[in-house]
Amino acid sequence: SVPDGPGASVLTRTRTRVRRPNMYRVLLLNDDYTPMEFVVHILESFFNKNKEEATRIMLHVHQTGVGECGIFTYEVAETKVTQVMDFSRKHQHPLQCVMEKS
Ligand code: TYC
Repeated sequence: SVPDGPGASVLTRTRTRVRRPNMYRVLLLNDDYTPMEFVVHILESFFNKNKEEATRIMLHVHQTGVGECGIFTYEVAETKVTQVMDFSRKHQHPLQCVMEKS
């Protein structure tokens, strides 16, 4: 039997609340110097785009000034921006990658 009355243990169930995380767009910005093939390589290696999709995004950035690489939670977006900026810097390209709340 289950203990009852004074001294009985009390079990409570706390409802598990589910919350949507804030999401962040990661964007590439155009510049006059970064080679097109380098930008395509960035999109393939850091954003898992195939060559066709990477080329489409790169050309969109080239023609309009800005384009979306993906939408991520804060920490993932921050990591992508850092990876792209470090890699571009290492190869001495001025490519800029930024994030904005979605
Ligand atoms: N505008 C660059 C060129 O003509 C190509 C480029 C595309 C650079 C996208 C940056 O995010 C970028 N070589």
